[in-house]
Amino acid sequence: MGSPHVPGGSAVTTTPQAVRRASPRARRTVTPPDPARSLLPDAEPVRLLAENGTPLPARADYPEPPAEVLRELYRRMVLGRRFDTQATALTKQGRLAVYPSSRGQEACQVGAVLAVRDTDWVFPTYRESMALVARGIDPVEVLTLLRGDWHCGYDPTEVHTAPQCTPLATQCVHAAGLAHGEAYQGRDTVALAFIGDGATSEGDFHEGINFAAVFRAPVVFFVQNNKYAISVPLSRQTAAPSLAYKGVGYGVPSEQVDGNDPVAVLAVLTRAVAHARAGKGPFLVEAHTYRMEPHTNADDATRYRDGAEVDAWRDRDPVARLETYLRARGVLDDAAIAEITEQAEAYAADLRTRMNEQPTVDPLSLFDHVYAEPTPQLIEQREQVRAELAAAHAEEGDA
Ligand SMILES: Cc1ncc(C[n+]2csc(CCOP(=O)(O)OP(=O)(O)O)c2C)c(N)n1
Ligand SMILES: [Mg+2]
Repeated sequence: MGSPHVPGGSAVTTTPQAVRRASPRARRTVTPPDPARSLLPDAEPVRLLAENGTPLPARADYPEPPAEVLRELYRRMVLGRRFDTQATALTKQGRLAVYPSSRGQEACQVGAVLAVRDTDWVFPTYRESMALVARGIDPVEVLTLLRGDWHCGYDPTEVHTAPQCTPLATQCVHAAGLAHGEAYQGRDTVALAFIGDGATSEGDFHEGINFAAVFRAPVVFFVQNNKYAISVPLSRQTAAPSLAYKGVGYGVPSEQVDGNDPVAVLAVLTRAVAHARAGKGPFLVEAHTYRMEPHTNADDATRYRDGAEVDAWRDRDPVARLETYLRARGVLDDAAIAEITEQAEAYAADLRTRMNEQPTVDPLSLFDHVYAEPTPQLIEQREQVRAELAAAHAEEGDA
């Protein structure tokens, strides 16, 4: 949370307490909430590394993660970027139906999942393929949805990761429900819900964060503000000074972070997760970052943003920023970087080979897992498909 202050100085001069004093009816309410200002984020995003990779003054409220953790953060960011490039290439080869790249968002994707435990739950969107591979999920299983083979390639309960959500913001409600359920059963699980800037305009975001706040459910809502919702820029999404301000109305503390500063992202998320795990309720973090690629491979971003803007963000590359810093600190050298690059190439080669194998999918599996108990209609439809497939096979046999 840092120093609690209001951007623009005097913008908020009336406290909730003052409003209550003015109203005779409200005077009878006896439990004043915490002053609203304590919920507000810092006016400026938290930043621990300058854009050129030099360290900024240390902050007591956001201690820097240990060197070995930062080295692992770097390694996973390099692997994540290579995965992302490979997935984009697979769309061009017709091996992947669609891929929403998160190039440029590596600090957010990897920093966030490094801040949680394996037993915590992650609620990703379609944008988070990189986060999921950084969490250690098999990349082929991650890409199963985007290849159109199956609704989800991994077992969510095994990896504590919900299926990637395409209906915007629905994962916020799921995260709030799971976190509440876990706390109710006495476990200290935290739910990390990823969400985009555009999706914070959806009702489910507001319902999810409100529910989590009222029930003090341990959820970290992590907004990756990458400046666009497909072609809609942030300026058409909100009039608020920051998306992090959306927490205040729900009684949820929040913070802003430079989303291209990997050290700051990990530090801020670590604190947010600790807050939730300590039973203090949800926390909202907004990361300021940028989507370097089009929305997906099917989008033409040159129609709605200019090259100069993209170039400016290219100079804020999160991988290069961390590399510069870790080299200067002696945590990385040429040999270590060469080894990580080699690992990334091997990872991509293995992904290519396995994605080139034709998947075998039983069409009838489409009906599995729709409900815990299939409905009579579903059983009827399954039987219809089974009969049609059998007839088609018989015809093939006759031919
Ligand atoms: C409920 C709903 N409405 C609309 C869409 C169509 N849609 C898919 S992605 C997207 C933009 C979302 O932008 P943002 O939340 O900023 O996430 P980003 O894609 O930038 O990561 C929209 C409008 C959808 N998937 N679900
Ligand atoms: Mg966006």
